[in-house]
Amino acid sequence: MPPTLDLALLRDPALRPIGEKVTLGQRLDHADGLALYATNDLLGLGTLADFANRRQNGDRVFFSANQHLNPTNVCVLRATCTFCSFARTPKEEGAYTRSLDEVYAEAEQARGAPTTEFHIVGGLHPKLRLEYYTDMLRGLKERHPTVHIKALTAVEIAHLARIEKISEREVLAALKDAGLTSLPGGGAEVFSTAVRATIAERKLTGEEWIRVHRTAHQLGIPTNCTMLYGHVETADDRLQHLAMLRELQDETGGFLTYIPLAYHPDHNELGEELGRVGTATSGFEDLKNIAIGRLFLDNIPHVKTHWPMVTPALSQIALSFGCDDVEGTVVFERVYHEAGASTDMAMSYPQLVTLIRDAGRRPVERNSLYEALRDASDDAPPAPPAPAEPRKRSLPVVHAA
Ligand code: V47
Repeated sequence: MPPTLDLALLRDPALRPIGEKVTLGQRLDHADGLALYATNDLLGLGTLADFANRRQNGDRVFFSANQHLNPTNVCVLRATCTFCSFARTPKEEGAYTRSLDEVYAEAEQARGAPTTEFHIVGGLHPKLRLEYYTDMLRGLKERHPTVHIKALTAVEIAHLARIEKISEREVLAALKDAGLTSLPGGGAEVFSTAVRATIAERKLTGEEWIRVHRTAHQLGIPTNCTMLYGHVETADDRLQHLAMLRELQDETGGFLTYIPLAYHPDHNELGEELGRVGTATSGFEDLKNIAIGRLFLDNIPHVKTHWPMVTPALSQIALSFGCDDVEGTVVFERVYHEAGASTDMAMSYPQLVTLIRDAGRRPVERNSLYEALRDASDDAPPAPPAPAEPRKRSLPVVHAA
């Protein structure tokens, strides 16, 4: 049965005309977006986004069995991307660069596991050449032929093009030839020039990020997109960012999913400058950004919640706020954990299924291309944790009076 929208549920009168547009399937404009960001009627906003999502995706929620690999944390932008806690200079404590054999050894965890995707991102290493990555992709494909590879952000693609003195198109074509399936959505941050000047001064511009994704789409490489919120950006900046994503999607149709990323302020310069260490975004902000992403990006099929960043509990609630895609098993998340995330670094397949099913939705495993692999609705629940050593309880001694 198609979902219905009861406009009487919207407590904030400013949401009603937007609700009418959403019901009619009309595109929201900048002023609508500002009204959505300004509202405190979170449940009204969620009602709108849930309606828009159910109309597109029904009660299905996608998840994937994936494994994150981060071949290096050495990054030439270490000093200027002040929001990042992951990057290191080559000589800094904790800096690492994996050999291909080390990458393959880590990827061995996929053997015997249900893994269908390697998600590979890292720093902009000053010396690693394109060949390191094409060899890595070929080596991984040889060892795990059925696993899709989602690898390298637009920023890494542009960096490799610069190092090799070739075009971004040539870098993408070489990676595709070596086995690349899709690009992750990282590195977008917020496209506004003023915001970038403050948090990511030397990173490629918003227009350049869009250009790399456009080129990927033209080559038949689908991509994801993100927005990093909760630092110095305004609602206006966020909406301009979303408008640029929507415009490219109108042109190419190459985006698969949108992932709003919540800024984590620990162990990075920006967090200290803002006096925010230990204070990540609020649940209210996280749900708002999920819902507005779903409503504004009417042409992007999926909206994903990254549970390591906002917690599994909030990700579960996000499924009623417009979200139909949950980040996968992950094994193991590093970018947010360097920035203070206190969630687990991986989630088991049965736990993911349970998270979705307990929210009243239908868990469907997908691959990197969003093709449904299996409906997990009837899977057995996760095995209970092994019983802890029985603790000796000493009962209080009651003395007779
Ligand atoms: O680009 C870095 C962000 C991104 C911090 O495509 C931070 O499926 C918060 O893009 N606080 C990388 N965020 C992660 C990413 C991603 C994650 C999951 C799925 C997909 C996908 C993509 O992480 C970076 C940056 O925007 N980031 N540092 C921080 N301190």
